[in-house]
Amino acid sequence: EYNITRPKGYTVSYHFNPDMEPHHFGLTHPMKPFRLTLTKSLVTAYGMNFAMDNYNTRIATYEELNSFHTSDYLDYLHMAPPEEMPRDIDNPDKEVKFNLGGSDCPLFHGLYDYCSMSAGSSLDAARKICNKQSDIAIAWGGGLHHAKKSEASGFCYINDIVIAILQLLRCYPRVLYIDIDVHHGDGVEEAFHSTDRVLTCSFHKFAPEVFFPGTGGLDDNGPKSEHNPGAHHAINVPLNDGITDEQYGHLFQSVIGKINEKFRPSVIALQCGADSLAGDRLGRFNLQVQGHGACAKFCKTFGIPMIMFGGGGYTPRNVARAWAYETSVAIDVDEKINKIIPEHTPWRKHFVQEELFPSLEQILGEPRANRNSQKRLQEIIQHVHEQLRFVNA
Ligand code: V1S
Ligand code: CA
Ligand code: ZN
Repeated sequence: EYNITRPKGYTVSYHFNPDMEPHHFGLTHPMKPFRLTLTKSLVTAYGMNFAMDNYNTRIATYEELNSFHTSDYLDYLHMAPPEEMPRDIDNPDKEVKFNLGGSDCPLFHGLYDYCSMSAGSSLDAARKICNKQSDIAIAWGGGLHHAKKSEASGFCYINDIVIAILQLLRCYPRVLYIDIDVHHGDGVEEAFHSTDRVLTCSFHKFAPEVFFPGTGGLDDNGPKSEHNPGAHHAINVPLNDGITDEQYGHLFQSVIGKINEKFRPSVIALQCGADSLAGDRLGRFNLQVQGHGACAKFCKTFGIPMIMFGGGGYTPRNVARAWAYETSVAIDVDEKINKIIPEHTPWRKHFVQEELFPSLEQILGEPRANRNSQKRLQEIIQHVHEQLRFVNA
């Protein structure tokens, strides 16, 4: 009864590169590539792999990265391994080039390969969606939404999402990009600010000067000019600390529901950054695995193709829980999944003892004080609905 079988009538694909794991940003750096392996292990332990097409993905080529990033930047990134970097002996503290080599975006061994693997997974996912071999494609190794065409930013060097969306635009007229990472999806928003074929919508903690990256206010709706078709095609939902599943769910459905109605996307690119979960090392929200997963569940009801990307997420065991749960949403076994571990999985004891996946009911960390008033959330919905008067499919 608990066997995981393929969903009826559609195909889900899982794009994973096991060689991302051995890369390290540094001991104190919050980004831990092993969270991808942890997720994959949990997905496999549940038997979810039997319900999907599983691909060990290839690395993206220079030309593919070049579809968004400049050659200057890529060349520098390519020759950037720590000890080969030309250091300015007279100015050892001189500002780093392309924002590479600081504490947020350190240079580490195999950096270029790591970036090409992340982009390769996302691009493979986009290709499967384009050629209709997949209806939902999962690429947890991607979602690096801060990278700019010639600049690294916030742990992101290559913007795999932009590269994947550029691929989708070859086959679909309109792409809806949704970003539930706790940070503003600035790199993706900026990349598409002059087209009306991509509408971007980011939900994030917003506190300029205090919280990274500081952009994404309610009034940031893309450069407004008569001649810019992309005007009004950036939607931002700035939030305060401690938002709950219930508030987030209401906001998400009302904003994304309206966008779907007005923009009529042909495909969805959903960035599932897991740093919006409660108890995240960098995040500020109080979302539970179910509340986070409800976003993917809602998007799925539109019945259009979708890519699910990873992104942030700095408490690895919770990242694995959330992305495993979202995988179960994709293959339509999320109702079953909470029963499987307690009643059926031979590794149950191990999971429970290690507290890896005790139950979906678990509260993750100390809840934060909720600084989001109903009044403010209603104002946000009102503003977004007004913005969308300018958007027509
Ligand atoms: N918040 C936060 C944070 N923490 C760090 C950090 C901590 C320890 C380290 F060893 C290295 C870095 N950096 C930041 C943020 C960047 C957050 C990026 C989020 C990425 C994503 O989840 O959206 C997608 C993958 N950086 C800053 O706040 C900048 C500073 C302003 C303060 C921190 N110092 C270390 C750099 C400059
Ligand atoms: Ca976001
Ligand atoms: Zn983030």
